[in-house]
Amino acid sequence: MSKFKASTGVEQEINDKGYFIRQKNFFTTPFGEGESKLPVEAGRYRLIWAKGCHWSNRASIVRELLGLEEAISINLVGHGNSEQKRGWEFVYDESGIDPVLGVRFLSELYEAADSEYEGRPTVPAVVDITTGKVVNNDYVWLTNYLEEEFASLHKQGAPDLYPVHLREEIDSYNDFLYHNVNDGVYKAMFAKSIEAYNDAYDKLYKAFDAIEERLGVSRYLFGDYITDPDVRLFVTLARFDTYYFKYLGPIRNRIVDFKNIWGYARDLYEIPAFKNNTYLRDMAKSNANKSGVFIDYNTRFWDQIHYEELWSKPHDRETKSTDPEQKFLQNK
Ligand SMILES: N[C@@H](CCC(=O)N[C@@H](CS)C(=O)NCC(=O)O)C(=O)O
Repeated sequence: MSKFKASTGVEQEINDKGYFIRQKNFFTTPFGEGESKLPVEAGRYRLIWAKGCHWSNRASIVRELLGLEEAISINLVGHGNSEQKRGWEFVYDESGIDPVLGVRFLSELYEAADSEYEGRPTVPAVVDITTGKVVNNDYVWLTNYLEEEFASLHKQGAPDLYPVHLREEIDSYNDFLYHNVNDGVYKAMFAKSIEAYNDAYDKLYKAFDAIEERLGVSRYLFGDYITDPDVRLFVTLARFDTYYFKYLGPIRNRIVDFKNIWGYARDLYEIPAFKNNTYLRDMAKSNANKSGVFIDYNTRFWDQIHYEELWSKPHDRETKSTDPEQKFLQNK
C-alpha cells in the first residue's frame, strides 16, 4: 500500500488571518518546442478532469472548441465510495479503472510522477500516456497552451481564442478574473474569518458589477468574438446558482438576476463545446446522498429544476455584436 496521501485538504492553505491561499501548482513544465518543454504530440496526453471542478472544466471546453479531441484523450474522475480515501477516482469507468492508464485513483498518477509530492492531487491533470505520469497540472496556463502550442493539431477553421494582438490584455483580464471571480468564490467559501470572507465577497460582487457593465456594451468580454477569458468566466457562472451560492451565505444576487451576465451565459451555453462539458444537474445534486430534512435547496430539487430548459431560453445577445452571425474569430 502506498504511503501517498490522497489529499492534505485545503485546511493547510488557510493563513493565520483566516484567508484561503491556494497551493502552488507543482507540475508546471510548459508545452512547446525545446528541451525543457513538454513535446506537443498527437495522442501522447490524456486530460483528467471532474464535472464539478471549473479549473478543469475550462480545459475540457477549450479542447473541444479547438477540435483537439483526437489529439488529446480525456477522462473524468469523481468521488467514489472507496475505503481507501485516496481522492479522485475513475468512477465512471467499468471496474473503476481508467482503460488507458490502468489505474483507479488520480493520486497514483501523481505518485508515479513524484513519490515525494505532498500537495493535493488535483484536476486538471495532464498525463503522459507513454509514462503514466502527471506532467502538467498548471490550470492557470493550460488553456493557453492548448490555444497556442497545440495550434498545429487544431481542427481546420478552429477559433482563435487567444489572438496575438489581445494577449497582454487577455492575460491581465484573466488575472483579474482569477483573483476576484474564479478563485474569489473559493476565497469566500473557504474563509475561516469573517474579515477574510467579507473581503472576498465584496471583491466578487464588485467584479460581477464591472462585468455586468462590460457585457452591457459588448457581446463577449473582448468584443464580438469569444476568447479565452469567456471560457474562464463561464465555468464559474455555471456553478454559481447550481452549487456555490449555498456555501457563500446570504448572497446579493444570483446569476439569473444579472441581465447581461445571464444572457451572456446562455449565449455561450448554446455552443456544443460548452454544453457538452457542463453538467448542471450533476453539480446541483452533489450532496444527493445526504439524508434528513436539512438538505440544501439544489440537492432537494435537482431533478425538478429543468436546468437544460432554463439555460436554453432565448437571449438577445446578438444585438451587442457588429458581426452577429459569428461567435468566433477564425484567422487560421
Ligand atoms: N491545482 C489547483 C486548482 C485545482 C483544484 O483545486 N482542483 C480541485 C477540484 S476544483 C481538486 O482537484 N481538488 C482535489 C483535492 O483537493 O483533493 C490547486 O492545487 O489548488
